[in-house]
Amino acid sequence: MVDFTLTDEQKDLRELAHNFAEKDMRSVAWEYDKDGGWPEDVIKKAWEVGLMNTHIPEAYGGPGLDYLSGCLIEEEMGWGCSGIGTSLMANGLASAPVTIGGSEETKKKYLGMLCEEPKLASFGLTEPDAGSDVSGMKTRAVKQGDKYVLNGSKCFITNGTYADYFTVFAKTDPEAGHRGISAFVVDADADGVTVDKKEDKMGQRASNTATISFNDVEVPAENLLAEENKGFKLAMMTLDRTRPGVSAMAVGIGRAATEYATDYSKERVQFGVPIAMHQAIQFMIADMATKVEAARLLVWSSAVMLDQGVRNSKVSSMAKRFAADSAMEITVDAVQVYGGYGFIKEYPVEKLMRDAKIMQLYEGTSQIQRLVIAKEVLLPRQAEEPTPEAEAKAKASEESQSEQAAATV
Ligand code: COS
Repeated sequence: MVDFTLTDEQKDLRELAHNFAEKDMRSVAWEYDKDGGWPEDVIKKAWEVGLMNTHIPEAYGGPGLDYLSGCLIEEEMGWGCSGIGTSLMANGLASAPVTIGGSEETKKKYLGMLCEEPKLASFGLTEPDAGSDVSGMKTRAVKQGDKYVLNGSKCFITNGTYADYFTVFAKTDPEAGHRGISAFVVDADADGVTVDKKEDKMGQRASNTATISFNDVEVPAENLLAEENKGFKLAMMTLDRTRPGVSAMAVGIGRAATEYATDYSKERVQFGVPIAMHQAIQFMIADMATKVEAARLLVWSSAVMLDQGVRNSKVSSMAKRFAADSAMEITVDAVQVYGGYGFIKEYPVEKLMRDAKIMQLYEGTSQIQRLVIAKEVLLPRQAEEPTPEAEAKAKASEESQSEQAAATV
């Protein structure tokens, strides 16, 4: 049976996130957009009310929320302000490789850190010459005794200027292509880590985006995530888990634009009637609303698969591709519904149109999503080992069974 009913807890979370988005994000979103400032106060408040680090397991101090609940929150963040939302959610991207591949000690230290205080972490995969082509990265990690020495540069790093640590991907075997990449946790205050540049962006201007350089940075060997040379797979597994949330944020942008355009179409009078009376506008609004609903279904489906312990690469990329492209199309149409006013900063939809553009670019362009989808359709990869989520579920059920057995005895 397919059941889209949310639990009471999920409804409460969504309400909490919506109220936060309305009161704490929308009230300042356009100011931060104008000056590209850093929304530190909003981030602190979001951390305090429990809207950050939602997937960090309870064992390390987080709420251990399911992926669907995370998506409900992220849709509201996108509705409130996707720029601030991106900064709020970046810890999820940076901490996923730690959750999947970190040792017990590493998880306690680096996941725990994010839950104890409103600290930030950044994900360092992209390089100036290696965006979509992850295997083309040049950052190098060389093992020397009980440490690795890192050299290289990472760009487009969300929250890079303010991060307390980075999860960094680097070549450990430069001849081995994607099989020669490893992942590390690097403390931001380690010698040789520098923040080179904060980008001045078209949209999502409240999120910080920086270039980070690593010059002879010494990283303790225990900060290696997963096994050496397994970093590419770790990056892909991370993106499978974060693309549903990013896609949910795109749904939030599209929903906001649809609502603004709908309200405006009822107020704006042309040819003697509100423009909502004209079929040309009605059809645009019908398509906008349909895209929001369809994108949300893909998002939920990609998240529920993860919650059920099923590999979701194809559906995750479908959700990202469709939700991002839809957000772009919807916001362009929202500007069209507003007519000339839509092009003016005084009205809300031009920000949404600029914000939507990055959804088709970050966490894999729409073209990369199509590559993943096509590969999964044409050459479906067999489900390999169980997902980490399935393993965790199996372990929890084993533990509860043995507890029950002990109680019976
Ligand atoms: N989960 C686990 N393993 C995966 C995986 C996934 N989702 N996707 C791929 N792999 C594994 C494959 O099984 C294969 O393993 P083997 O080495 O054992 O053969 C390996 O990774 C290579 O996979 P594949 O051949 O599919 O990789 P390609 O080089 O053809 O394609 C793309 C890789 C282009 C899809 C990848 O580089 C990518 O996603 N790029 C975009 C990166 C991105 O999103 N950047 C944005 C920055 S993050 S903000």
